Amino acid sequence: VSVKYVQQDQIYDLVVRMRTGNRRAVSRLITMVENENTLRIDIARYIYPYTGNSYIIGITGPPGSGKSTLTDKLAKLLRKQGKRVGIVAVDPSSPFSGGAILGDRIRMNDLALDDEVFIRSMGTRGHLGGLSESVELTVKIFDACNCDYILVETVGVGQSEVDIMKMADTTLVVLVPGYGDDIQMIKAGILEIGDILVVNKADRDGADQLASMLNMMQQYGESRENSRVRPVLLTSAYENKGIEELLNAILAHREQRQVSDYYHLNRMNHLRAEIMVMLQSELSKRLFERYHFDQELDGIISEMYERRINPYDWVESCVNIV
Ligand SMILES: Nc1nc2c(ncn2[C@@H]2O[C@H](COP(=O)(O)OP(=O)(O)O)[C@@H](O)[C@H]2O)c(=O)[nH]1
Ligand SMILES: [Mg+2]
Repeated sequence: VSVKYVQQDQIYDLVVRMRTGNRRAVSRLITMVENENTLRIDIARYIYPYTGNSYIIGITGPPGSGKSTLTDKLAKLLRKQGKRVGIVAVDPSSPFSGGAILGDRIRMNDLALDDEVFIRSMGTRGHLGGLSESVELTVKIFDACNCDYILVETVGVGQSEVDIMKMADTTLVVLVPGYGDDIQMIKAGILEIGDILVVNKADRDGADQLASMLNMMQQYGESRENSRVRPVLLTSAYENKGIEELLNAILAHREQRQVSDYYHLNRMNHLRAEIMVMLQSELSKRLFERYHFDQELDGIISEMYERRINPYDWVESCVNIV
């Protein structure tokens, strides 16, 4: 019996235990997803039939804007309504060096004791198959654990965060008054990925002004061809204020999307993008395995550079054999 089959049996067992709510199995599967690139596909294959039922809420914005605090309060409100909740917190600091991760853990501590809440923090380093894939699969694992809602928190700074937010059904962009960060975010187009704009730390000066500015920008802004007007909500996560209103706005957005079929279209588009990535990576992996390009590539590139091999013909000939 090959190692591969032993591993597949083991994964199958873990998935069965995960489905009965075994938290250790959940946690082991996520660790495998993060660390063992070769097992990802097997894990994904087993859990796929049980996924697609959770509603995914993305929460992004600059560091320190209160995303973790807001996530914690939203999760608690959902728990009050009897919902099962998954939380994936992506933090740029390493899991071993970071005060931020510890901070998240401390703040979410009481949630972590709740059997109906699944929490995973992830650093941005050391994801063999890419951060966004690790998050994607962790979300699928929580989904297969029958979570009603999955909250995904990321710091909205780079492309991988933008990619992560594409898997969300409703995305919140969290801004705070008086940072100057808001202007940066607006310039970086981060607002575009939001379905709901949250002005957090409304207990501080300048929150109303920021909210009015966001509303005005949307009415008179340059991107009017994108005529979707995003609701702007004020919260003070710290004081647990405005959270119910925020959840209502999320539910209204959900309702609106489901009525218009946009929800399904969005998910199908996401699936399309996912399988394209899978196809590309699988095909190139097979080509590399078959022809040992890694060893030969240096020589081939020299010959191309000296114009003895034409790169266009070369690519064509490789692909033709597939
Ligand atoms: N004044 C005030 N502080 C807040 C509020 N929400 C969060 N904070 C504080 O802001 C800091 C950063 O919060 P955190 O949730 O870790 O932000 P994140 O980096 O976006 O996840 C913490 O010290 C929080 O206690 C709020 O509504 N008002
Ligand atoms: Mg945080």
